Amino acid sequence: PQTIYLSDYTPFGFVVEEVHLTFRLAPTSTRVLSRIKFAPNPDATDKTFFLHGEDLKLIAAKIDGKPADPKVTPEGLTCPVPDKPFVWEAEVEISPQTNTALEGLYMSNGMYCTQCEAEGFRKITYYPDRPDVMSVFTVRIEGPHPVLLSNGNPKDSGDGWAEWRDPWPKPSYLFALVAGDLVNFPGAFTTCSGKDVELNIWIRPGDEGKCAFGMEALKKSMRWDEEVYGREYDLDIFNIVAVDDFNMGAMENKGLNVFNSSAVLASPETSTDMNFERIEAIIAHEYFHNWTGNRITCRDWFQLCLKEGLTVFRDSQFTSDMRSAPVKRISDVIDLRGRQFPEDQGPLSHPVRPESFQEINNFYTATVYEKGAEVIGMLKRLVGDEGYAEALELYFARHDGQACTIEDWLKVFEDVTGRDLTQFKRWYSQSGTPRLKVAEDYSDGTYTLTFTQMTPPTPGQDEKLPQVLPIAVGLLNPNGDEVVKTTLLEMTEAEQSFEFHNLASKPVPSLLRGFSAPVVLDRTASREEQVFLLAHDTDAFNRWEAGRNLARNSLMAMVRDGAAPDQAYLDGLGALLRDDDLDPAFRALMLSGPSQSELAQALFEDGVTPDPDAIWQAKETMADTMAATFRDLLPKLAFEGKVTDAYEPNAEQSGKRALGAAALSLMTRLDGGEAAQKQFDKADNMTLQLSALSQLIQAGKDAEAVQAFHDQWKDDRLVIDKWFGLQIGAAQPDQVVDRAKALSAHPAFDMKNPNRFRAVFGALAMNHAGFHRKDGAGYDLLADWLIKLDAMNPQTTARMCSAFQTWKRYDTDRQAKMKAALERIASQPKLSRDTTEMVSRILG
Ligand code: B3K
Ligand code: ZN
Repeated sequence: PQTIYLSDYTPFGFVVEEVHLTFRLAPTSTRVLSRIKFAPNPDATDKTFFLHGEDLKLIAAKIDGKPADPKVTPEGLTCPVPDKPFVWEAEVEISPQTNTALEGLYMSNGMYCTQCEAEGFRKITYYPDRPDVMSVFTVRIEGPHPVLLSNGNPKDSGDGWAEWRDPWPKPSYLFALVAGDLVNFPGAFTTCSGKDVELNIWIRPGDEGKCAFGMEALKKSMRWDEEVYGREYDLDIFNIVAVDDFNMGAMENKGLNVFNSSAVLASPETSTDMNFERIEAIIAHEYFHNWTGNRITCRDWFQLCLKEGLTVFRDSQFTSDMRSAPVKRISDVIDLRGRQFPEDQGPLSHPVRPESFQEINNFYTATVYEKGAEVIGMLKRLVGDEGYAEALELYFARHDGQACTIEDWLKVFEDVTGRDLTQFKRWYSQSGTPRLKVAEDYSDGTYTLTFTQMTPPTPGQDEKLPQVLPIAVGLLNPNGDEVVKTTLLEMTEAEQSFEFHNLASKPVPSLLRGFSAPVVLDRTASREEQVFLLAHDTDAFNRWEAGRNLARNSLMAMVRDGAAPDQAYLDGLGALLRDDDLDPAFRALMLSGPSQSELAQALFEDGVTPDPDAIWQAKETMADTMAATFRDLLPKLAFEGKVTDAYEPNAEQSGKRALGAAALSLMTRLDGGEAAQKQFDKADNMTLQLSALSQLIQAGKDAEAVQAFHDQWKDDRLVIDKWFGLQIGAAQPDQVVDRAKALSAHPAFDMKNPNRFRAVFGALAMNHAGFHRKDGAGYDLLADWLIKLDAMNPQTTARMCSAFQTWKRYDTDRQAKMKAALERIASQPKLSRDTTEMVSRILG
């Protein structure tokens, strides 16, 4: 496969002034007619008229009304064209019904739907399918479906046809079309300047009861973007469509967002608190793209973080405002460490702005998204809230309607603040997680912190330069008083010292508050100090972090030396759990220790080969010990976790339920599942039902409950996805592979549906000890299915290959087995470009 480089960017030789598309829908023979006005691009030197096009049957092509003479290849076509503005017309035939890749125009349960980002539009018609080519679109859809939707505002419609016009110039990746037998859940919004906007969530009949929450989330997002970023919506209508077969969460097509039904449909009976929170965040994310992504888009796909990092940052600000800011920050850091750190510290490591790719879909990663958002968080911390607000104002004013780069983005910050961001820019070009070491010194009232930063080599980058690290620090007196409030230290050197004066005694430092930079803090703080911070830190994040460090260190000692669980940790945790003034959600987070995968990585970095079984055993022992230690406290926590009011998926109630679930999980270790069974039997919402089921599965008391759950929910796809996933995800390690095998043979298993495939095989890969079963059966099973899936859906296959990215952590025997599985995938004839690239990068 061909490698594309950032450094090779050249503008397209033509500008597109107008696009007219007509779709004559038919499952296996849809006709797409295009009429496109091109004009020579004065800014371009290369005047080759190349249009992307894949899997298209060209029926006819014309230039200015006369037959054209295109040369067609599997990637597209070239054609001689006049040296002045001209009209290109083409008619192509495509087959949505047989499109299982779910990219381009495809069908899902009888409905037509598109996914064009990143390069799917070229499967719809011949076009310069690159984000820097922007145009206005007029779309006519013909088909026997009651609902025919495209981007922009409705223009006209009649029996069996509809026309849409999008007045905002956009790149082809934001094009969308939906047609089907759908019904709408309506809503309305009046913008800050008084314009009325029609809102709709389009669904299959029967799902009307699952739209109210999404609609409210949409309205809240629209208001928030006006209030916080000054961004007003810019069309007469905003449509959201729920589709069952979708490769990711959702897509921000202009005025017509398409959502995986799991990312928009929700009801208390069928969705958990976590589902609701995720839906609220995704709706916000896609809506926020209207400005950060759509009005201002990316020049090329290397700039993906320009829209994704920023939009993730914006959606996390939104969630912090709607819910609890500390809880959101802690959850985001758990997620970053769980998904982005392994990526950045393994063979798939790449810069936030990658410099080359074979398949761009492989770079919609935690690094581009989540580290991209962290980089913006750091920028905001460095320039301050006002500097950030001014820079964003300038960004929107200066670049509206443009396709931009990271250089454009950083320039607005430089212009507004007068700062030189040359060194800061390394966050976009250097891959890998920086490691930060700390030394401290106290003498004559002066306390000195000396930091050393180092980023280990990553693929293609042996040498690293120092990065700008905003380090938020607070200092506490030994009596627990804060003597230095949160202060931002700006580290720019490889080694750098910072002094604090006039301190009566040696303080205890609270470092990297709020996780002010996405680094690994390499510090062996004493256990006493961590216990102290757990009890006294005023920074909620670092308080949680102290507990997490204690838990991790204790678990590591248990694995490494067979130590017993750390009593000081359990005492500190107990004190916290007893403190009713603390947010239940925060206490629930305190109870969740580091994941098995995180422990594996920590051990590996410590020079210990991680043994998945031993890690699992240590976590079990820790949980059993907690259950015994907190035996008397658990009923109180369970009581605090009870909600007596009618179900609401808000932060307050879900925090309580999270604490209740944490208590239940410890209780199950004492009562063998009695309380869990009771909760399961009475549950009137999915959060309680699912947490109970999860405990019953873990306790091995699940046979009846699993059946009952299935019978109750067999007609609800999204709930049955949970049913598939939980039986594997919550299973004892030795049962995981067998369950995944059995469930993949279940009549309701459908590998063409990405949600269902991920429910089974994502759960397999996520169950650490189960997936890493010593005999390699987990690896083999996953490889078998990835090979099968690749022939249908390369994107989802490639993404799931990352289950193998940590293979070099483990013992030589497991390594050999994982390598063999990867090589077996790689050796398949006709393997997709997506999967080929992923597997070869993982193998290194
Ligand atoms: N922009 C889309 C992701 C497209 C992924 C293409 N493989 C969703 C989002 O980030 O909002
Ligand atoms: Zn996005």
